[in-house]
Amino acid sequence: MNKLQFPKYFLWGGATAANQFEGGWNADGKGPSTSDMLTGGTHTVARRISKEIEEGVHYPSHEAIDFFHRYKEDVALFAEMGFKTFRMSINWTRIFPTGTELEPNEAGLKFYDSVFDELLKYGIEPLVTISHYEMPFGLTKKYNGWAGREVIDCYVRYAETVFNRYKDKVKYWLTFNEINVGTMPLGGYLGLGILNEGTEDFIHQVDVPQLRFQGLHHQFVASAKAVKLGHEINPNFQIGCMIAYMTTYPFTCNPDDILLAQNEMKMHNHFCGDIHVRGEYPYYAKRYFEENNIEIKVKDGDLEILKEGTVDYYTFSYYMSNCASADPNLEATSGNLLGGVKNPYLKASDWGWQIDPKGLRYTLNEIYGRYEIPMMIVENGLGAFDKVEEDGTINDSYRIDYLKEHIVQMGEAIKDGVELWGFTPWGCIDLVSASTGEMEKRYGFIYVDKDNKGVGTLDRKKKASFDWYKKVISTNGEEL
Ligand code: BGP
Repeated sequence: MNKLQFPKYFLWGGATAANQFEGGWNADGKGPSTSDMLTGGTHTVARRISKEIEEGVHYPSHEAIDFFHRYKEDVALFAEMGFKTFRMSINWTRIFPTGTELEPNEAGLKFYDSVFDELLKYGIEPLVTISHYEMPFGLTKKYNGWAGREVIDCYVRYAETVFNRYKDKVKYWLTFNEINVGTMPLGGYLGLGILNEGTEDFIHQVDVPQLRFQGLHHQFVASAKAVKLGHEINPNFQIGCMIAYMTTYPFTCNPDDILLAQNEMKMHNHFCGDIHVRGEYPYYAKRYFEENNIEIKVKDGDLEILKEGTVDYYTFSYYMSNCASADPNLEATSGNLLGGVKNPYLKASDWGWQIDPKGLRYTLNEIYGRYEIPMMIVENGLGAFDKVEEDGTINDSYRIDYLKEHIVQMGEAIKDGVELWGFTPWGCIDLVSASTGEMEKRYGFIYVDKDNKGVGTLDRKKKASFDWYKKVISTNGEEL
């Protein structure tokens, strides 16, 4: 194998989300977000969506890992690893506490000024998700989240505010995290803030596909408006989309399996990217909508705005792959957002997500072949239990292996001709799991002392992967 060669400008870094690591959930005028209403859960016990904050209940986002108070220490650690970029999100409710205010909360804006300044001090380029799995709970109460068209204006006001405020500090933006979660029932609340009558928990939501797809339409319009506006505010902005890419293979060469896998790829992986990148609904949407009794209300001007607000680059999360089969009796496996049929050639993580580094090369080629625009992998990594040894060390060799194998395949994809701008592994510092609310599902290079019940000192410790990743960055991926 020839040496891997990453471009000189390659953005190595790490990724986080405000609701999963900031804490300070009601500090300085911040309002409650949809994620602040989610209780802790586990792999087998679903997170509950509480309509009010209940006394004595553990809400993992409320303190999370307290980046809110410890950002200087954390950014210094990222800098020590040599990060070129840091993916983070802005908590919408720090800026607009209920979502409907006309004026932003200055204290919230100041907090991100300080964080960006701290990053820039070390030459770390912020990569900012405008909405990552949270929105004001006020908008859920008032409009049933994105089901209400009014939310477009609330979002655009928020985006305009942060674009203007940080236009000289932030160049790379993403409009929504994993927007395609809205194509699945789980995304009703998680991605769209929709809370239908009768929903109690996160996994078994009362699902109304009509509302979900209408909500998604509102997000597409909001994203396109934000892209257009962002470019007016600063023509140097790079504004991208973010898709949860859940690569699906046909289980066999039986044409039924092939078609099933293709359909899954279309509706779950490509649908949103097609709209973001090409600026129009894809040809296959029509049949899907007809067969699922979905009728999207499109207002005059919506389709034009979709065309005018296409993204500059494409980003995605990649953790695993799955198979699709027409045979209902095959063994199932779980995965990020979507499960599937177990692949006999792959091993899985402790949470049942199948580990497939070569699938990343395949995926990069699939996406690039479709759009031919620059890409970034903004989430990838292994959620695992870590053990702190008596001497205080944490030897997460399994995480190093996982990342190493994925980086090798990224390098191969670059050789294939794919234009890849950067790589930000998920949860570079341990944080709260989005799906389960656990702390003990860890992804980080930096360990945070806190358990699933929320107990711990919050002390930070370097894992073995910390020094390993530092070397990867300093050699620009030549030494793995
Ligand atoms: C993605 C989300 C992240 C993150 C990650 C890992 O879907 O964008 O927010 O949490 O998956 O998933 P989990 O936290 O469920 O392990």
